[in-house]
Amino acid sequence: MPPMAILKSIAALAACGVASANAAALEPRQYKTQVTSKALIDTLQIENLFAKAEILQEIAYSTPGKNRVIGSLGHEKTVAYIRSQIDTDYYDVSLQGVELSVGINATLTANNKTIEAYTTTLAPAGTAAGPLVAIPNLGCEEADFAESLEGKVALIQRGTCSFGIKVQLAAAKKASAVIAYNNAEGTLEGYSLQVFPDPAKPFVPTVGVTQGQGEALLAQLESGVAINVALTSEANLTTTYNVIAETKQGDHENVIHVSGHSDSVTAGPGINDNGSGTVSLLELAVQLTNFTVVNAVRFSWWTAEEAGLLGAEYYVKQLSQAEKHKIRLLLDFDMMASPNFAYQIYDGDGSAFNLTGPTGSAEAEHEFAAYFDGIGLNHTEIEFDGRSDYGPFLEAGIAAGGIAGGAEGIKTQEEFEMFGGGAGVPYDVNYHENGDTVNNLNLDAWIEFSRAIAHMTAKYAVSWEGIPSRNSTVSQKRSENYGVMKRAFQRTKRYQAWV
Ligand SMILES: *[C@@H]1O[C@H](CO)[C@@H](O)[C@H](O)[C@H]1NC(C)=O
Ligand SMILES: *[C@@H]1O[C@H](CO)[C@@H](O)[C@H](O)[C@H]1NC(C)=O
Ligand SMILES: *[C@@H]1O[C@H](CO)[C@@H](O)[C@H](O)[C@H]1NC(C)=O
Ligand SMILES: *[C@@H]1O[C@H](CO)[C@@H](O)[C@H](O)[C@H]1NC(C)=O
Ligand SMILES: *[C@@H]1O[C@H](CO)[C@@H](O)[C@H](O)[C@H]1NC(C)=O
Ligand SMILES: *[C@@H]1O[C@H](CO)[C@@H](O)[C@H](O)[C@H]1NC(C)=O
Ligand SMILES: *[C@@H]1O[C@H](CO)[C@@H](O)[C@H](O)[C@H]1NC(C)=O
Ligand SMILES: CC(=O)N[C@H]1CO[C@H](CO)[C@@H](O)[C@@H]1O
Ligand SMILES: [Zn+2]
Repeated sequence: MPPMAILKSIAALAACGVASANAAALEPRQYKTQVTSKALIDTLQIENLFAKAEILQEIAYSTPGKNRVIGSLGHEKTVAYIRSQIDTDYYDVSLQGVELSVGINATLTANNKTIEAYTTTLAPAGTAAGPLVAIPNLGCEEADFAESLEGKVALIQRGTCSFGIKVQLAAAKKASAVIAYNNAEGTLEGYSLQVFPDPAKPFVPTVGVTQGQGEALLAQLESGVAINVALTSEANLTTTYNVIAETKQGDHENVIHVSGHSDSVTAGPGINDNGSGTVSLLELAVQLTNFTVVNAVRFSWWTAEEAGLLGAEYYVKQLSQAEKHKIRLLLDFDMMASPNFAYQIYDGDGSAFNLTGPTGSAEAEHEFAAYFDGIGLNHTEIEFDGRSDYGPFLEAGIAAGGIAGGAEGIKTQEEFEMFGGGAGVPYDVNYHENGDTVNNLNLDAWIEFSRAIAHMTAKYAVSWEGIPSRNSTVSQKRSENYGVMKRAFQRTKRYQAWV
């Protein structure tokens, strides 16, 4: 927790409200000096970061859902806010629309008995009625779908692969709908199919129920009771936006791309996850306007990270090979203010977790490490598993790196000795909960993380020294390796816990 004094000055700042934070700050300046790591770091003030986090929280709390999930007013306002902050002569700003189906309301009955059900993000709207069929195993393989499901509804458990794959396989067998049931406690509110919609492999309406409800239905089916279900899933096709801003100055053939995501989960305002990353980037983008750069700097705020990295995936998919080549390094930031943080650097060289990123990723990791060493802070490594928006970039063979404070993982005794906080408890107890608010940020960690981002941004905005030059042969090979590693990773317990 931050000292009380900081909190008070922050409260005073916040009282000035949204408008004062933006406005005149972005007038083009006549006299600019070339950016340096130190100069950019020196522009960062925790009060300014915190004020922006409060704005995101106010945005969330001013809307009916009290969150910033895609398709909500809270997310729409977040995107507008980001845009307003960077709308200046210094950047070319674009909004990239991504069209997704977002659920509104679901209903379900089984043999005329109502069961509480939730919509699934990305699944289409629709109604269906018919006999329920339990899919064996986890429905990740074609072999799990032996017979035609025409006119039937498939009951499938969560786990091992993305739900989108299960629904595509069920739809291929002509199932009219799918009921997803949890493999852990809790409802499936806000759950997503996590696979980018593909017209060649359409989805069908999908509603989610709890593990208990799913297992009860399964037990009845197994004891020979026929179950007729009727379900409705209301959803809206919504266009949600990636915000992309690139400096007008600088070498556009050798871009440093710095990114975070703009959406939250359904449960709360999402201020550490990942509002903190959103804000660190926004503050940097605003402060950078006082400097000149040699290499173009591109900032992105991805949409729909929480629904399966969809904004970033869409972005990477539509890039030509030539455009991919222009991105020398992608740095991605999420959860920069975890209350029980560790300074975790993505293991780009594979030294800790044996998942190596494309050429350049190792060097990015080493630069982060050198930065933390230089200021006498301990650091550790985190698996380069593609679990956030950098994933689609890795698959495209683009060098990537980043740092994180930690999510639901448990801090070890060793990490406790390195970073303080509490051993044996999660890095962020509020991860994906309604307690993820401005009151639960670790401000000391947040400013350090933000400074590290400023260091990397400034360094590569001036020179690519230390990052190997592009080599499409090598990138291609690395990207194939990454595919192999990713498939191996997908068979691990850790992956299965979050699909
Ligand atoms: C969802 O649909 C049910 C049944 O039509 C209705 O009673 C309920 O009010 C709806 N909820 C919302 C949030 O629209
Ligand atoms: C469900 O209700 C409908 C209409 O009320 C009825 O015709 C049908 O027999 C009922 N089905 C079962 C399984 O109870
Ligand atoms: C669904 O979309 C329609 C048309 O765009 C809009 O008027 C309506 O408010 C949306 N509903 C919800 C719940 O977002
Ligand atoms: C840029 O520099 C000027 C002059 O030092 C300062 O007033 C301003 O706050 C700085 N920041 C931005 C974002 O313009
Ligand atoms: C590292 O990964 C590679 C490729 O997946 C595998 O062949 C190798 O055995 C792994 N090494 C260790 C030490 O796990
Ligand atoms: C770094 O970690 C060591 C334990 O490994 C600890 O003794 C030291 O105090 C830590 N340094 C800082 C700056 O937290
Ligand atoms: C790319 O790397 C491969 C393998 O290391 C090497 O043979 C090739 O000459 C390199 N190409 C360029 C353009 O540097
Ligand atoms: C680095 C990190 O922890 N990022 C998290 C941001 O939020 C998404 C969705 O909640 C998580 O999957 C990421 O792990
Ligand atoms: Zn490493």
